[in-house]
Amino acid sequence: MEQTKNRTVRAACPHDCPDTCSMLVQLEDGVVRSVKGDPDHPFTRGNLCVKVKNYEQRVYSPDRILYPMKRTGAKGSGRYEQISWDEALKEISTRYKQIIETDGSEAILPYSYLGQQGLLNGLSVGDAFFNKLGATISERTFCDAGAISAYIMTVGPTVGLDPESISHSNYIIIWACNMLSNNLHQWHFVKEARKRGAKVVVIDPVRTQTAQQADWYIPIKPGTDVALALGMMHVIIKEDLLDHDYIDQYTVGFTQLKARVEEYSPENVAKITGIPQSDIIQLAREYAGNNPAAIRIGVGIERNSSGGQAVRAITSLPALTGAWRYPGGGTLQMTMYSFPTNGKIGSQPQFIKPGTRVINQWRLGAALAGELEGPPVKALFVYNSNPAVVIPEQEKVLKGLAREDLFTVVSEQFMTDTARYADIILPATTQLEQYDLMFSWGQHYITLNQPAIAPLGEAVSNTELFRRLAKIMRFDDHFFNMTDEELAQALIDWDSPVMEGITIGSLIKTGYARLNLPKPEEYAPHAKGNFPTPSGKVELFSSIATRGNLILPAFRQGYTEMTTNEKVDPLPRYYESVEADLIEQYPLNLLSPKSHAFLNSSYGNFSRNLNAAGEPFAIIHPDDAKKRTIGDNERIKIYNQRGAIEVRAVIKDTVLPGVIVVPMGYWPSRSNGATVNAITTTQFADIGHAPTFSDTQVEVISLKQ
Ligand SMILES: Nc1nc2c(c(=O)[nH]1)N[C@H]1C(S)=C(S)[C@@H](COP(=O)(O)OP(=O)(O)OC[C@H]3O[C@@H](n4cnc5c(=O)[nH]c(N)nc54)[C@H](O)[C@@H]3O)O[C@H]1N2
Ligand SMILES: Nc1nc2c(c(=O)[nH]1)N[C@H]1C(S)=C(S)[C@@H](COP(=O)(O)OP(=O)(O)OC[C@H]3O[C@@H](n4cnc5c(=O)[nH]c(N)nc54)[C@H](O)[C@@H]3O)O[C@H]1N2
Ligand SMILES: [Mo]
Repeated sequence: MEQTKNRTVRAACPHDCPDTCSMLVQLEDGVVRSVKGDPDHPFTRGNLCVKVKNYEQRVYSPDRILYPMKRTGAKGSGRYEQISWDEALKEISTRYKQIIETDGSEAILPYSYLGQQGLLNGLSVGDAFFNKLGATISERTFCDAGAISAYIMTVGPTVGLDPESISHSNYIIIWACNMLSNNLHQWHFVKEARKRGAKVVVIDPVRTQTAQQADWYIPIKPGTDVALALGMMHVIIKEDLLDHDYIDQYTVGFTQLKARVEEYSPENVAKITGIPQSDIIQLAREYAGNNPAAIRIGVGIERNSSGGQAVRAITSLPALTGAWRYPGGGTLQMTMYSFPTNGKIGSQPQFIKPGTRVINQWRLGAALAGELEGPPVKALFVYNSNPAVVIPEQEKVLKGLAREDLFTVVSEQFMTDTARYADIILPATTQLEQYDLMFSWGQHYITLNQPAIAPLGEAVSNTELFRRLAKIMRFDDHFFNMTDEELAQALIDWDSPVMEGITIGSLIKTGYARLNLPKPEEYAPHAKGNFPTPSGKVELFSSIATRGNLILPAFRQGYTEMTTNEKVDPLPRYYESVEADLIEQYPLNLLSPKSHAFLNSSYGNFSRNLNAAGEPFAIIHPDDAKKRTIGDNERIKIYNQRGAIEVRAVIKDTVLPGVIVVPMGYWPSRSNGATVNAITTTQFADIGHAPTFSDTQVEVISLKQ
């Protein structure tokens, strides 16, 4: 390919991360020599994280899967032989036709998430195909579905606070977010604000590297954030630190909220959260008295029994103090609502037969074990995900994947712990070999990812994968014949005012463009209300909750939203942990946050990342270690009613007493057969089918003889 000789290609990081870095790919003689951040990008500013700065090593890794493969050994053995694409596709269509005939199309279960998060190859890339096939609908609530639902109930699907305007904030609360690891490029703006005198507060049960940089670190008992936010409101109302005019004009339900908040005095809240009363009062006063005040809410907030209500309460705070009036004021939860995407085009929901079975992705273990209603799952198709690592009930998931009668197809770049159970593995391209258009959930730039090199071996992009599958199944709808360029035109509403001046042609030249929004320093989208809720105001008392069925942006196949008959309190409130009953038996509260060196489970097979991450470990407080006569670096067993894992103890007071931290991402095949999701909870949180990982209770023993 002549055009790939010596040149720089503009690309974008494909990973599921709020930052979506703009990348410059340097080619020499058609080979990628380096991948660097684009220094001119106003948000990501040239800096790539430890995982991606040598992305070419992922691309050219000798461990890449480059050809279709068929299993030759036992399931899980990882033994395969190369076959042709024709053979692979033929086998899939034959098996699918047989299964549909004997068990019906719902016996086929697709499984995916955001291994790649582009508009083309990301979340909904396979939906149209599986909808047409009549497969079981996969409900994808891995990440932020609870928080987003709660946010929408309160302020609507709005842009919220512009992440770049945070450099103009006076007071910044980073709440359940390990920014220096997981949202690194936001930190520039925090630093700029701090230079101008802003105070930075971090609220987290763990003294993370982000917390260590804070002006004020507030350790909090996991799962109690809603109580803290309500306690802050209690003080703000009692001391009349309110913006009455803003409340009158732009909110509904203040009287009801005020009554609810009565129950959350600093005294009560101190008992629930473990935070001293004086700190609760000080935080409330400082927050209300230092506009523009910003709150960055991390995904870590949602993973407990009150996670949704916590987001409701925190998102209500800036309406009480009028923080929304100013650039740099308000809450930042997700920026994806600024992108005018056409999700339904990717999913083709009209293909769905009414009444088709829905299975939530957290329930894969139960689905494979035949515990759920409907036909048995006879075929599983995994792409963009690694369920053997990332979901609870790990033992059950692995056992299900090992079922001889389950026909499993996995589209992957690497032999993951999921792929090694597949009957057929299909090779997937990396970002440098494919075309995509990237939105972001942490900034306001749309980025075009142009392929730098041709696909290696016989790898194909996800869009091409589903075009091939559609062809072999003889689906001839127009959608399945669309090229990548046509998809890029269709998946965004280019006529939207925020896309003014931006075209594919302009993006080919510039790589990225800020959406046509006001400048960050002038942008206060809710200075005059203008909330996209049913009432047009901040719903302190949620009208959506009173309807009895809740809208969830659950990213199901074919839906960008769904309704459930979950009962949700229209006012924020605290619920006890889902494992409160188990505290006596399993007294330690387990958290399983992200690892600095991995991206969820991606890079968990790279020695560079494994060396950086260290052997699987648990951080345990010195008091808890002493009680169990555990020494530093000793091997320990962490267990509960669901299972056990073995890790190394790291004794440090960076966690609260009673809290134990085991970062996620390690693969069971490299860790004695089980990692942290062998012991995490399986229950849903209060809103949006979010997980309750942070409610997990465990006990620990030393393995020293
Ligand atoms: N390096 C790296 N970066 C990533 C990822 C990765 O795997 N590695 N994953 C990406 C993805 S998919 C996501 S969703 C984002 C997530 O990014 P974050 O939102 O930062 O998510 P976590 O690291 O899971 O949790 C953040 C913090 O929440 C704390 N926490 C846990 N429970 C509670 C609680 O009940 N209350 C409070 N206040 N804090 C709590 C944890 O201790 C942790 O420090 O990161 C993205 N970026
Ligand atoms: N205990 C615990 N569990 C968690 C979390 C936690 O905090 N604690 N976090 C949860 C969250 S927030 C998330 S988002 C999920 C993430 O869970 P997943 O979305 O499953 O993320 P990964 O583990 O990174 O797996 C993505 C896989 O997709 C593959 N891939 C990448 N690009 C492509 C492509 O273009 N095509 C194909 N076919 N494959 C590709 C990668 O090689 C990788 O194996 O995990 C959840 N699980
Ligand atoms: Mo996530």
